[in-house]
Amino acid sequence: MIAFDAAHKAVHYPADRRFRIWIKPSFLIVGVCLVLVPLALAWYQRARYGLPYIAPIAPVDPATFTGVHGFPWWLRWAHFFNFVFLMMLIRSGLSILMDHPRLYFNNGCTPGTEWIRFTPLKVPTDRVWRASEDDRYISPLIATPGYRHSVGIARSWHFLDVYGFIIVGLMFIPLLFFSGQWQRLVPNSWSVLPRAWADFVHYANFHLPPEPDGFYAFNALQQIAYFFVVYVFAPISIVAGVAMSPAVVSRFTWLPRIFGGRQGARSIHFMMMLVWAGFIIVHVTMVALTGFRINMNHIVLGTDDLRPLGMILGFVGLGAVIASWIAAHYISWKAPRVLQHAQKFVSLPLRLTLINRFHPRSRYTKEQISPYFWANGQPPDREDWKQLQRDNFRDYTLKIGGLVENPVELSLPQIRALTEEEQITMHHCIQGWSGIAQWNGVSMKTIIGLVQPKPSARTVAFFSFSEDQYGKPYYDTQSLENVLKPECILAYEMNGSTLPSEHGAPLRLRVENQLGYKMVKWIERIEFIQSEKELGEGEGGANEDDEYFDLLPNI
Ligand SMILES: Nc1nc2c(c(=O)[nH]1)N[C@H]1C(S)=C(S)[C@@H](COP(=O)(O)O)O[C@H]1N2
Ligand SMILES: [Mo]
Repeated sequence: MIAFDAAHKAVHYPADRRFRIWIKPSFLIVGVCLVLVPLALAWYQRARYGLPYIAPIAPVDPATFTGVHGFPWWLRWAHFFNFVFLMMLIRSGLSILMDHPRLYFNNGCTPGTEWIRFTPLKVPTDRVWRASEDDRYISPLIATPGYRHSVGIARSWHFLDVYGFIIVGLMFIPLLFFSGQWQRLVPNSWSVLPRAWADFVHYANFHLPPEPDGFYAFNALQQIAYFFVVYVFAPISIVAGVAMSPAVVSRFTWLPRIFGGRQGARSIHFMMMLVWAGFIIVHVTMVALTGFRINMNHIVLGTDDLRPLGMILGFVGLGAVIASWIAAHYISWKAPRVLQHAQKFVSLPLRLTLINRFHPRSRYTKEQISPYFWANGQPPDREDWKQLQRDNFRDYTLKIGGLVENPVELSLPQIRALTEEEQITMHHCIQGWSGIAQWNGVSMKTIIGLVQPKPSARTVAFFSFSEDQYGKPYYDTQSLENVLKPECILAYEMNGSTLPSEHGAPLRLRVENQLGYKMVKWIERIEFIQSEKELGEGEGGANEDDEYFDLLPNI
């Protein structure tokens, strides 16, 4: 249960809950044109030539109709579950979005280069503006769980739902194929385009064209819309989501380029959400306008008649879905640990068997280094660190101990004397921002060769001089397996200069197949242990303990 004491209130329900949407004028103009130009053409066509002729549709005789028709039970259930999952994906996605309420098409997320932002705040230029100060409040009426900085919990819902969405898709596509139902969604001739346009001209002029009975055939525009939903929007949404995964992107740097970069993928993931939301609104409106009762019987009961039962059950279903949002809200705030563990139960094995296997091999050039790199987390407030900083970390030593044969204490010159690694990688923060930088340091593999972990050491814990936002010491853990992968280093240089204070001086972790919060900054000591369960709340790190973040955020 999340107690709303002063510290939590300051994070989740701050005094400043203003919300504002700003869109870059060029994007606004393009967006408005995308809507207005087709409408204007349709209005012009009607004014000039009248409504296009659409032949009346002869009623179907069910006894003699031989084509694929109707709505089999699996299709009706898939339709219902897709609605459940999609709505929750949208709601949790909005919560995730508000953790970094800016969207870009450049990898470095330079403030001022957003094409849209959902915050009234401009990033100040006279001081370090931490990414964690930038997140915004969103009402739980429209997002799950809503409030501010609930990204960990929101991600639990987002992933649980996307697994549901994908499972439905994996069953739906073969069933469509084997039942022949795919023929109802895939146009079989290009003549569908002029016919769809004719339908559109009617709708745009607030006129209903002659409608086929959806039990036997869809009108052309409807068929194209359904085709896009199943075969275009769903795959794009999923692939754009995957193109935000650090484990995937650090291995296949080309993937996000399909979307114009890592932030392009994030922007397109968001635009797809708009498309889904737009589709749902238009679809429901058309269902209501073109014979609500019969349409509801089609999709709820699979019958083609005028009984009220489909409509009644439809409303019951809708009520159940809304009740599930309310339940999700209470689960989020009253039992976040249960939710976190439920998501981990499914996600951790999946990640371990799939994307955590990839070995990072980032391929970026110096020219691709981001001109701006967001900073996150509160710098240490501890006097000993401040003293070290004043002395340029002359007296700093890194203590490495725990379950090792050879505990060491290394000064910075000693660390620099070890084999140096250099890598240009992309950082992915859980909040959504990213940045490309060059990092120099010593690999954890080298460190491990030096300290010789005992066989019982399975986990590596990194302790920081700093605190998290609830005043607890910041720490995080890694599996031994993951720190042995390429590009896992203790960095002492960023972009060719000594690591700046806000980015973790004198030493910070880089582990490129995971999200940013795993990369402890201002490292004080490292300990080899058996399991992350020995530390803190046992979840694997300060954020895992207090923010319900993932133990293994490969995505
Ligand atoms: N000690 C400490 N390390 C930390 C954090 C923090 O709050 N404290 N924030 C993490 C998060 S959420 C991110 S995204 C990265 C940000 O690194 P950067 O400031 O160099 O961009 O640091 C990580 N390491
Ligand atoms: Mo982060």
